[in-house]
Amino acid sequence: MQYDTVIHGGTVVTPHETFKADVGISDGRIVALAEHLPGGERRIDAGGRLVLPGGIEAHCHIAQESSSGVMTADDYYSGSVSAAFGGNSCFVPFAAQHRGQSIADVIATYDGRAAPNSVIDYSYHLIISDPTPAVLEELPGVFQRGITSFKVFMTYDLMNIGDGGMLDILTVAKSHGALTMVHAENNEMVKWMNRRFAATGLTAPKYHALSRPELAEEEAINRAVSLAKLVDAALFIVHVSTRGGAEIVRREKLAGTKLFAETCPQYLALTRADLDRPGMEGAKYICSPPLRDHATQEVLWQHIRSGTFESVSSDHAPYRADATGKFLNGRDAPYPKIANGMPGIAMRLPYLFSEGVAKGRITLGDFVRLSSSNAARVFGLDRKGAIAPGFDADIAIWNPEETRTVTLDMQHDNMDYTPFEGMEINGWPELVMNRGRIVVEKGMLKANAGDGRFVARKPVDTGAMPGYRAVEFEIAAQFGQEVAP
Ligand code: DUC
Ligand code: ZN
Ligand code: ZN
Repeated sequence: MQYDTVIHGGTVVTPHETFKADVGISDGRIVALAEHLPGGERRIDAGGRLVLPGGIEAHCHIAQESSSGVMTADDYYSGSVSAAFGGNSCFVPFAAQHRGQSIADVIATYDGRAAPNSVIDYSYHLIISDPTPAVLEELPGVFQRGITSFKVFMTYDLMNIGDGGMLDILTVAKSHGALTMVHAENNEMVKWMNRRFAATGLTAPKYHALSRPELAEEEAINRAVSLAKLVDAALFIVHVSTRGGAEIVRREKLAGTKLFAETCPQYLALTRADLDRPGMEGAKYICSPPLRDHATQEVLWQHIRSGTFESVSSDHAPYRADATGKFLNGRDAPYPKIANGMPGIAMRLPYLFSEGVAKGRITLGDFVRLSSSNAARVFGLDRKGAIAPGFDADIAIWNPEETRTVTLDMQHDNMDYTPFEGMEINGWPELVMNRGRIVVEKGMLKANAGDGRFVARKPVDTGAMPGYRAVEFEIAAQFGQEVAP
């Protein structure tokens, strides 16, 4: 057989095995794995390197306006380039509906932003902030396009859809096999804390972390899970940042609830003390949920190791530390008026590799699961996330021996800071491939704007999760007669 490309001499890693093999690629697909593959129009030497499925970044904000009108600094070109330099072959940013917008308009807008610009394959999760009957009726068309996941918010006045809105969305999602993602923080607790701090003039960035208590996350995760269980719909808790939140996820998974979750590198690398840097430096570390403490970091690592989280995602939300981003409302803006979010799409995988694999906290198989294969399975990217015949040749070749000190210029994004500045990293992605095309090689970008393609996704795979049956829906069993609920 003739191959377009053969990657030879490397160590292939799957979630369950690590073995020496050559990888044969034709027409953008992996077509062979063998101890030795001859030929290939192009031969890539992976001696001493790890050959991994390309990362799939499942939580990032690209060319997205926040509800208060702040545009992210990264568009689909810079965002995808940064993702690729960080070891990703594919990403799934959000297409955000703001109130009053039709879903068709939202998707058309994001198609216009992504298609001409992305250097890697992409899809979207649809953010729904206005679940009117008309909007709910548009959702089946969205599934048909292969957009099979939504995100909803339980916080922020302009985004929070309320418990009833969430039940409506979960119900529609369930009937189409879609997955609902949720930002879980109790809005009223946060607003009450904000009022208390404002009344005494406590508006510096560090109060942001205190205004969003751990209990606000814990309560909202518990409520979100209860809402999803009532209608037995699949739920994905994004950016879990607390011990209490992770414990709820753990407990519910054990019980068989159709539940998935992620955490993010910033909750492992940084603490709320970073918001107390001099001047307004702390604004760079404002994100929601907020950074926590060292004890929580250790607990989150335990949950990563033991399978509570499907993935570690960046939650890349790039707002520059200038008047286009963090300081749109002035250099001395009170914390509630500073954009929430920090960049990290290029650092997610190097950080996870360095702190996880290189430090012995997780195995290489865990790394593959957390960086790629679980996201492919959960979000319905059925040809991605594996080094196996028939899958897209989305591959990252890692040098486990390479060490780097993090700088802003190695992010390749449009940002003016990186919260990971100065950290020592062990292990680096040297080559990133998407459908057989080299995107990044030896620090050079090899792809062009628009080379990435939209990927239509499949319904969520809840595998053998039994789910939950609310007895109240078993009307015949309760009253001996059939009544439509
Ligand atoms: N939630 C996110 O997921 N990202 C950025 C800001 C936010 O609130
Ligand atoms: Zn969020
Ligand atoms: Zn986010």
